[in-house]
Amino acid sequence: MNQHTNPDREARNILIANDRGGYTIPTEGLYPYQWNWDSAITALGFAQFDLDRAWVEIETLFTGQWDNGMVPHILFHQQDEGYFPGPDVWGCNGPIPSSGIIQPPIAATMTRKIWEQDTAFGDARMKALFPKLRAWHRWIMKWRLDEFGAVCTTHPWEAGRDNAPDWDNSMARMDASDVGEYKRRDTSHVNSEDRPTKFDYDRYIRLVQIGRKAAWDQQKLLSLNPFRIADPTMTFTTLRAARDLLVISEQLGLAAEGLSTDIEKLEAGARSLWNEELGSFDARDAHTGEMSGSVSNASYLCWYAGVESDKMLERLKATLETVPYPVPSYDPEMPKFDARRYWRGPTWAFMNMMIGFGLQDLGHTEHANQLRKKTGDLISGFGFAEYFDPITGSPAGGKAFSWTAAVWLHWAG
Ligand code: 2M8
Repeated sequence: MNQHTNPDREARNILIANDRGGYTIPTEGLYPYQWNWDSAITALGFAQFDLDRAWVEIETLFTGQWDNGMVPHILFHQQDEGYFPGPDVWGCNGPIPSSGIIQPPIAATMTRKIWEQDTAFGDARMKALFPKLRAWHRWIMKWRLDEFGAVCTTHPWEAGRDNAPDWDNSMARMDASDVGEYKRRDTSHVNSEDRPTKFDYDRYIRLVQIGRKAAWDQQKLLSLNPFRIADPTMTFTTLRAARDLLVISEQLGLAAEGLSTDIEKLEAGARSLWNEELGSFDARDAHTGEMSGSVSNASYLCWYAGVESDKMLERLKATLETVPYPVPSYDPEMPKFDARRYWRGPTWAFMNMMIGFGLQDLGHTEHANQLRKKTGDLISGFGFAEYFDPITGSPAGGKAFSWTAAVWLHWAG
């Protein structure tokens, strides 16, 4: 452990160094573009010392919004050979070169927090952004719901938890034998033992090829895409976004037709992800109906979505007591747990913050504080890494990472 003597300054400097003029990259080298949910978290960090810059981060993200309302998961503002797959592989036609999938829609929620902080200019900027946030939400409600009202991810990158064990069975059923040759770049920046495997990457790229061939036509992809999983990340974040959009619309006197109905649908969808046998919120393959049997850190986003669960609270208590650096992205008691390999075990500070927001909102203040303190100790002790080993705390992945810096500034520090 290496105590960081002035983490506030370090965190601010990371955001400033990763700023590319209107948008922030997650980390130098590994991720040289604007990522959707990274930006929403990063904006909260900027809000602690530069409110205008916080708004700009979100406003830039929405300059990449497609005509149909979709907000891509990556905006390729300029070409960079250090990342694969780049814009030429995705083949999209939005206003800014981009990927063809989304990420968990947390922008509405984080923008609400910035708006509440900005008493001087917040209303005007929120009024300008609201129709865009609303249009993205409409797109998700139109294309991503399953028959129960849960929200589906159509690519492992869409839920943001790339190689989570949640997808293993669905990925194993996929044929990627004709993916062709390609060259990964991620493993030239960080340790390949900590990254998704080739088996997974072949399928990530195959899914991009399928989407591109369908010209990202969502109607066609409903039947063509072999990967469609109702998942706690997408479902809980969309439900929370709908609640926040409703509050914003009420306070600013903006039209909100449909949002209350959306909330009802999404609440039913969220409840449908409860796996009684497992005793946790879980993912469900929308093609087969099979539950994945995974307790992940996304399972604990229930409170973030305003969904109460005594059983999840019991589970969280046990995790806080037994795992040295919680919340692990996969339950250490389960056989597939891997303390280093990306979304199959490690702890992610920004997920902790979102879990903490939910706990706090639903009155579980003691647990929220405990989690905040543990996350703060993790960052001040081990630095601003992309993610951490939940057993030893050791840092992994990219260094000087924007969302870890933002979590420190907004919540954990
Ligand atoms: C990771 O995902 C990207 C693809 O989107 C990758 O591995 O290439 C995930 O951790 C994702 O959640 C995150 O937004 C992104 C950038 O930090 O990296």
